[in-house]
Amino acid sequence: MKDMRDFIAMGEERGLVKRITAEVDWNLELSHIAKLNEEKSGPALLFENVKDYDTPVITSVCTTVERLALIMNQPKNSSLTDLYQAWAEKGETKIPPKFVDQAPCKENIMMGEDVDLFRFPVPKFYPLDGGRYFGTAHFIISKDPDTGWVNLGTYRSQLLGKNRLGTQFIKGKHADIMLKKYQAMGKPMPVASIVGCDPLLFILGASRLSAFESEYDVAGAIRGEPIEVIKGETVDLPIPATAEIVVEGEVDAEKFHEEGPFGEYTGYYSGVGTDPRNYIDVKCVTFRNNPIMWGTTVGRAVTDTHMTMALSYGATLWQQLLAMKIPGLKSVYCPPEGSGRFLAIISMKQMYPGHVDQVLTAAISTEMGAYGLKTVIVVDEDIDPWDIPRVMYALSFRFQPNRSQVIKRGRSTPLDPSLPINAREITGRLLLDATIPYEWKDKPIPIELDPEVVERVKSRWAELGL
Ligand SMILES: Cc1cc2nc3c(=O)[nH]c(=O)nc-3n(C[C@H](O)[C@H](O)[C@H](O)COP(=O)(O)O)c2cc1C
Ligand SMILES: [Mn+2]
Repeated sequence: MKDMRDFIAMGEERGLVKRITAEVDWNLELSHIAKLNEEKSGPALLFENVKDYDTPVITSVCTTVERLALIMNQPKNSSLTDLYQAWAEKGETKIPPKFVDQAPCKENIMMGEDVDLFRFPVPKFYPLDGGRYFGTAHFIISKDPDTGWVNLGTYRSQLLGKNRLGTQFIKGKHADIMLKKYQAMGKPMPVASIVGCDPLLFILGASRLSAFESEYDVAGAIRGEPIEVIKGETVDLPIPATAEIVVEGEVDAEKFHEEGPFGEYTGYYSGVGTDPRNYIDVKCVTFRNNPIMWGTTVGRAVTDTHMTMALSYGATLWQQLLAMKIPGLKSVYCPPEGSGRFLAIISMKQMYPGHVDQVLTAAISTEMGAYGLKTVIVVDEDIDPWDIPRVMYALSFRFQPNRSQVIKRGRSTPLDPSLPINAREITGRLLLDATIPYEWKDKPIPIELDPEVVERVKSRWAELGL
C-alpha cells in the first residue's frame, strides 16, 4: 500500500470502503454522517459529492481493527494486540525514506498569491468548533535545525484564511521543541502539512516515538521498504511522493492568530474559547490530479481517532517496554475507549518479588507512558489484558489497594477533562497491582473441576438435555 488510492481500492475489494454519491454538506453534515457511521463501526466513507466542491472527502479510514490490519498488511482477523506485536517486531529496524525525482504530488502547483485553501472541501466537524478544520487526518513535517532529524506529527490545523492554517503544538511535542530552536535562531520554521497519503504515515504522525526518531524510518520499517519522498517546492523537507495535498509554509513562533475551540477526542471541546496560537503562513500548495481530501471526526469515543491512537500508543508502549528488556511481559492492551493513552493493561508472568512494581513504574517511564497515561493495571499471565470481564475479575479478587500506588505528579495532556481547565499540566497516576503476589508462600487455591467427572458429564450432555 503506497497511498490513499491503494487503500480505497483494497478496502473496496474487501467491503471496507463505501462510496457516498448523494450530495452532502461539508458544514456539519459530512462529519455527522461519519460520526454516526463510526459509532456503528461502519465502513470508511468516500464522499464523492460534497456541496460546492468537485473534490471527494474520505473519512473513517482507521475506525476498525480490520482496517488497521489492512493498513499494516496484517491478517484480516488480527487483534489490536497482534498489531502491537507486528509493529514492535518490524519497527525495530529503521528504513529511511528514499528520494525520487518525479512525483504525483507535484501534478498541480499553487504558488504565492494563487494559494487558496478554500479550493478544498474542508469540513466543519462540530457545532461549537471555531471553524473548518483542514488538518485532522493529516500530519506536519518539520526538521530539527541542529541535527536534521525529520519529524512527522499530527497536530490539528484550522482553516484561518486562504493562505493561513492554525497550529496547536502542545508543549514538548516534537514540532514544539523544534519551533523553539528556530525561535532562538530568529527564524521561522519551514513546515509541510500532508493531507491524504499512505494511511500508515498518518498513524505514525499520531504516534509517540522518541525524540530524534523519524516517523518516516519506522513507517519504512513497518512497510518493509523505504517511503518514497520528494523535496518540497519551497521548503527543504521530504514530502511523501504520493501525497494527495501538500501545504508548504512557515511557522513564526512570534506570530499568533486566534484558534479553536475544537471538539476533541476526550469528548469535550478543548479550551473554553479561542486561544492565540502560532499559524502556518502558506507559501505553496501542491496536489495530485483529482485529489482526495481526508478528514477524521476526533470527538467522543470511540471513533477513527481513538482507534488510531489505540494502535499507535499501544504499539509504542509495547515496543518501549520490550526495549527495557524486562522479563515476563506477555501482552499489553490500551483500550480505544481510553483513546489508547489514559489507561493501559499489562499481562505478565511474575518471576521475582517486586517484578509487578517494576513493570508498573516502567510503563509510566516510557516515552508513551510518561505523557498522559493515568492508570496502569497489571494482571497475571492467565488473564488476557483485552479480556475486560477477566480484568474486572482480577480487579475484584486479586487487587489490593495496599499493593497499589498513587503517583502524585507526572506530565499531563492539557486536554484531560478530569483536571480543572486552567491546571492541566500535571496529573496524578494510579498503578494498580491486580496480581497474586509472587512472594506469597501460601497462595489462594484455585478451584479446578475434577477432570474425570468433567469427561463423564460431557458424555452425558445429550442425555441431560443440555
Ligand atoms: C486527529 C488527531 C489530532 C491531534 N491533534 C493534536 C494537536 O492539535 N496538538 C498536539 O500537540 N497533538 C495532537 N495530536 C496528538 C499527536 O499527534 C501525538 O501526540 C503525536 O505524538 C505528536 O507527534 P510527535 O510525538 O512527533 O510530537 C492529535 C492526534 C490525532 C490523532
Ligand atoms: Mn516525533
